[in-house]
Amino acid sequence: MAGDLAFQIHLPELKKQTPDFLETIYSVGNGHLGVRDSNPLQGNSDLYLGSPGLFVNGFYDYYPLSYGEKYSNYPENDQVINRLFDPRYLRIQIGDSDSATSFFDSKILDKNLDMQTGKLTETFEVTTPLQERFHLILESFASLADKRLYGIQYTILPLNFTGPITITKSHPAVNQLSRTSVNDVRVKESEGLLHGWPLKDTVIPAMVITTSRSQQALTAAWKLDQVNEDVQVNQLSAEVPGYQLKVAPQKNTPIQFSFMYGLSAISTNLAAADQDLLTTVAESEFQPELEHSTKKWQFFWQHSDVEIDGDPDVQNSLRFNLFQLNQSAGRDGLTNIPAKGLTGNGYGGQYFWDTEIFMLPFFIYTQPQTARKLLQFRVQTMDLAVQQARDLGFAAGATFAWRTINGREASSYWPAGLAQFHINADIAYAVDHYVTVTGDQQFLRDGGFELILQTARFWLEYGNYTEIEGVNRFGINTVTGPDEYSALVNNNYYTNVMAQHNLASAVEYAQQLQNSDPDLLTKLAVTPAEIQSMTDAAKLMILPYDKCSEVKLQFQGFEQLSRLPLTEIDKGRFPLLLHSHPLTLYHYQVNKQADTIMADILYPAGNSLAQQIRDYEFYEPITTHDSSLSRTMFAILAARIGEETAAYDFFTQSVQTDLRDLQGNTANGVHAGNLGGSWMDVVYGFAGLVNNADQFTLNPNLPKQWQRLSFKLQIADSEYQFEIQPQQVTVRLLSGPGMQLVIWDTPVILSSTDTTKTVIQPEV
Ligand code: IFM
Repeated sequence: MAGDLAFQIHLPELKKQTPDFLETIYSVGNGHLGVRDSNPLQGNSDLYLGSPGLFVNGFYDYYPLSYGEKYSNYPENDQVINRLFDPRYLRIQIGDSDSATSFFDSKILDKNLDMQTGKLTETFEVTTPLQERFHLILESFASLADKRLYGIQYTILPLNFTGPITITKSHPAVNQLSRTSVNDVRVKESEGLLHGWPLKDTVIPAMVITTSRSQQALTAAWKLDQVNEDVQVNQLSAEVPGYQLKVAPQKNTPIQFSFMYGLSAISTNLAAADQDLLTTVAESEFQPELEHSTKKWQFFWQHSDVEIDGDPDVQNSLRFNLFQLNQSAGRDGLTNIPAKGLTGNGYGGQYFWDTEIFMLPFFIYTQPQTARKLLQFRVQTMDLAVQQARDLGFAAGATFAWRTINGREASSYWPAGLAQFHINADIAYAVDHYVTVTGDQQFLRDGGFELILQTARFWLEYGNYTEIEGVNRFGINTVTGPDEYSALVNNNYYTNVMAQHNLASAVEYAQQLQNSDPDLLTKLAVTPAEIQSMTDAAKLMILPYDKCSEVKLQFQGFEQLSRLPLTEIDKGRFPLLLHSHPLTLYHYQVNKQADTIMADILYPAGNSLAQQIRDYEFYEPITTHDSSLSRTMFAILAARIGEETAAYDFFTQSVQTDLRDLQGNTANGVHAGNLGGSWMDVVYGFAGLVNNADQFTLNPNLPKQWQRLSFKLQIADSEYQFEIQPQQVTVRLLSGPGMQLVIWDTPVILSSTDTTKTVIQPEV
């Protein structure tokens, strides 16, 4: 095992873990492709209890939906990411033993994922049915330098035999067959309908893979890179692309060979191969590519690492989360981050609000160029969002798909899907947040303002005025908020706060653009009357509040529901969604996940501490945290209100959700939203970062377990390093001109001539 221990994922007791859990945890990816960590010899066997496969971000197929009663404008199709062939797969024949037709017993001796290089190293001890024994060592990585490339190196060490071995490296099936759980609505059982046609007359084995229903294509190729001299190498037939290697190793003498794989960008040309990919793969080599990729990982950690002194487990888990986030983020402006990253096909490989609210903060503050690309994905699906609003009967504005890969709505259960209109305000929030933090005004002109404007227009269409206690108020009815144990409610607090800010930021940016780019306003047909309507709606927005208990109400009427006695429910009945009819849950005051409190977290201004405490104390006992997006939000609020023990408990559960399989379904892929949420816990929660009206403030409150917390943030053109110790913060300006920050109410001004300041926490 190489490298700094705190950067290694080296799980103990591998034998006790299920294969599909290990496949997720040790998957490698780069935002374009992700490879699950399958057993390389058993992956194609019926006896293997894993779900191997390769995912290419955005490479999906339609899957026709069937409804008992299909109403107008229901989506015709679901979208599901394709599970492609497993590039780790290898066939080995030793004498009469053949891994393709008989079961080679493969014991995992060791697995280590080095997060500084992105390299996964594994050792298996393999025994054939005829008792030949050998060690199989794999080293693999997905290149961060050229996202089309994946490299894998095999070493075989015969332990008790000498003699000929035949190794075959081919992928006769283009889609990987795998087991899927049948009783979990969160898992897609459907698979894409794929075809593969082998390419003839190419220097290296290659094929084009096409999807039947979505009509996408990509080119896949692989090349034998480096091999011992005494190995005899043949290419297989034109019909079955691949290699066959024959070698007669001595006992205890290793043989080594590596392959470079390439998966092209997605194309709509089903008839042509990507020639550039073929050339790139043919020229690529394992070791130099690994070195290029390692440099990119170094860059990532240089800007995004978080150091924690005092809890090594948490330190390691947080790094794992950031590593997996970076492995999952699409960076081509055409793709996004699936809810399970590129580590599994849970939720069909679709994108949700998880990106904008839970994952983008990390990228905005530490890798802003990736944040911009992720937002561009929404820009390029804008036309479909406009169309969706028209299909629903609204004359103006845009409403984005609740879950999607290609921009079209893919939710068949619309009460907990399409009706989550808050996604529109979440996207607008993310654009505003990105522009405020990075200062990238150009993004407003590159589609960002249009996102804010069209979503604001949707609220004007979907909401309506009503008189309450003699005052005309703007309300938004028949929506589903973030909490999925209630649906189709009136005036969901979170939705309304987010919509209010969506409207207000449309007004604010329109006023700015009036001076800087009036043509854009003309192009988008923005009128003074429309701006006035948005101003009014934002000002008059209904925000339900229970005057008796003085808490913010999740929605109008929430106070009238009875409570579900959560402590009396058998633990085996959680998550409730897998055991109860949705209506049973909608009937009660019970929350699947954080809802109202998220408004306090994202827009804390104007909320007294007492109000936040009351909200926390009301919602915490009725929340099951059946969604992995929940604890991470409760951790932030608990930290901000001084509930130190609860904050740390929520945070440790959030940060270790996948490594400890706390939701019980990491086998289907990591919980990508929660990965980003755990970064928010540290930076928004324990460091107390708040961005309010262009003012960045920190109110740190370190967990008592920690002696030191250090991280970097990029704000505008400057990068800062924060070193937080109990009662003390040192901030360093690493690059850029610097600006004023506020730490514990103390204004701190840094500049190129005054780069370091230390602030001591004032006595309370
Ligand atoms: O977006 C989430 C939703 O909030 C809860 N159910 C799962 C989705 C995907 O993570």
